[in-house]
Amino acid sequence: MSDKQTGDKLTGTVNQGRRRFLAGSAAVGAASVAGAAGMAGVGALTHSQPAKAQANGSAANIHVAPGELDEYYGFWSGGKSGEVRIYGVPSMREIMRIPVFNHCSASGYGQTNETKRILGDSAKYFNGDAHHPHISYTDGSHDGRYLFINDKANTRVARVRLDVFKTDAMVTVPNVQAIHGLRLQKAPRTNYVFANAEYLIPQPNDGRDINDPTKYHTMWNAIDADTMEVKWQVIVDGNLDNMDTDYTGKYAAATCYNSEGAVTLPGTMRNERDWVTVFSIERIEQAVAEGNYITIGDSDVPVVDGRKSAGLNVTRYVPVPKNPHGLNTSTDGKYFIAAGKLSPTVTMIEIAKLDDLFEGNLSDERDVVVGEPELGLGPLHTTYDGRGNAYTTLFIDSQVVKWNMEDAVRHYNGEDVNYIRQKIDVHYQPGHNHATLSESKDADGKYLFSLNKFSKDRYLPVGPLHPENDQMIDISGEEMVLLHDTPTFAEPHDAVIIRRDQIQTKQIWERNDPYFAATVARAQEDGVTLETDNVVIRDGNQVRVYMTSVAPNFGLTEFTVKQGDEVTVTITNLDRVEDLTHGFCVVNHGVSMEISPQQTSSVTFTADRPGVFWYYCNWFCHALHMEMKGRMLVEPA
Ligand code: K7E
Ligand code: CUA
Ligand code: CA
Repeated sequence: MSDKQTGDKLTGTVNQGRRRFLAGSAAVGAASVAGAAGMAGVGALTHSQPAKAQANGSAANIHVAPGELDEYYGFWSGGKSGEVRIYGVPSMREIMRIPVFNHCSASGYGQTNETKRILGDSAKYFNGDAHHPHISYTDGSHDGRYLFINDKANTRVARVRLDVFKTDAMVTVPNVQAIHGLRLQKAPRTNYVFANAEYLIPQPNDGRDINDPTKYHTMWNAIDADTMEVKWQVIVDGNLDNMDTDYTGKYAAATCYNSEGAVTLPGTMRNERDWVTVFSIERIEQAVAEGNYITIGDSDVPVVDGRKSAGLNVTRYVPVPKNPHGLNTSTDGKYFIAAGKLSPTVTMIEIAKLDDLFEGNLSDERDVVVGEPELGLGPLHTTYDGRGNAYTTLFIDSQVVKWNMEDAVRHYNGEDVNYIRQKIDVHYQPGHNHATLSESKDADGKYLFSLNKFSKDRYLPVGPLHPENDQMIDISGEEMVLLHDTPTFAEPHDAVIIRRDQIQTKQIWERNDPYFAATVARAQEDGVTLETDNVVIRDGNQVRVYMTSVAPNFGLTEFTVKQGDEVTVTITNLDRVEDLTHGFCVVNHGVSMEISPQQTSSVTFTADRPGVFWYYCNWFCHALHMEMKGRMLVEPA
């Protein structure tokens, strides 16, 4: 029924009329419950797929009853909203949001001294563009320690601690612009975070070569996952879009849509073929160890030349059809699979052949290609069920196609086999997709999410700006079945879903947590014991206010400063009760922060006007929460 022909013209626009017509005619063909509306090809979308889900009982399985817990944690990137969102899967209840590249009114992320230290020089930016969240590994399985994510907008990589669900480290990658594809070393453990810089810029980018695009280059970057320092960079031919790593820790591969090295859209479409760039991690490490690198500008990060012309044999460029996009490693560890985007194909690279490629035992780079199945229009990203099937999003066809990898290889070898298993309509136009545990060797093939870029008519209208639409599909059986729609706001690109037992969280903070260790050290310099003292310390025009909080009281119900003072308020929440978070908000000063049980938080601001300014607790904590407040008395200068 949904295995329709894919002969439409290549078009990037959403054709809502076409989708409605297809939905209508499908209903007519099937059971004709839509009646005249279906025959006329107009009217509301039919609900044939959810109806089927109910019929076979799948829809009942995704109802997680009140008070019950989900089976999986889902981590969604927040796109240009800059955050990470946590969903319970399969209920798709949003459990938490983690501010990463954005600032947060509720928690004070981006404003407190603890989070400003994490953001460093980039604390001045209020935006980010978070695309690719990935969870750390030990031996190809998720170990639940960290989540890493890129910021395309401001060229950053961030790390989120999964014991407290807080961003704890960030680095701005030097010498490059726009970190896009990001992946982690999967084995033996995540020692490196690898990051693609997408855009070409002059090297060094100091204004001298702005009019000479032949001098523009970009780099592949390795960040130490434990220290979050950039370890080395590799200059490449062309650009870098998405990437993935293998399951041995030896290789990574990235798509390049701009082998032309162009700086205009028509220019990036000129070549019939672009390539997948393959990186040999050990050969790059060896080049660095042997001093075979340069440094650029005032950065001291080793830069290895991975261009073909340099002849260092640290990279290989495998030709693939023009302008590829997603690159996803199959969970059996066998293939790098690159999605064609402008070609209806995906290209399967056999990872076991890469040693031979680098050792010069193959006559042609294309010899590592073992399959190139034709799937439909606009293939963007692929995910896996751990049973030999792959699922690729088709942006232009607005479908997810299920196909069998070994059959695709046999077809490439000339056998007459059909590798396509099923195509299912999604609503509308998917980018990434992701199946449960599908970035690890533990892929369990239960739920697949199609992250669709447009929701059109799926929800109550909210004006010109629409939400996106993430659809949950049951892939546990032979046939894919659509289970559930979830609206999401601008713009989750990608997701990663792991079992709930793979994450161990803390219920309350430990007093020696590194998250606020620098604030504790500062207090010790002032001779202050945070757990007991409520004091005000004047140091020139800097005033440091230390207080405790125990529901429903702040340790100080008033403090006095002078107009023009730089005031730092440090609060330690002495409550040990799970879920008993306090807040600190100063009226008319733009100051607000979270202080969770046993946490210390601090914020610095200027008392710029004389008068009385109330501060209050803005996280509901007690029956007398409204009464938890105090006065800042500002004496005129
Ligand atoms: Cu939008 Cu992964 Cu940045 Cu594809 S990426 S759709
Ligand atoms: Cu403390 Cu509300
Ligand atoms: Ca191209």
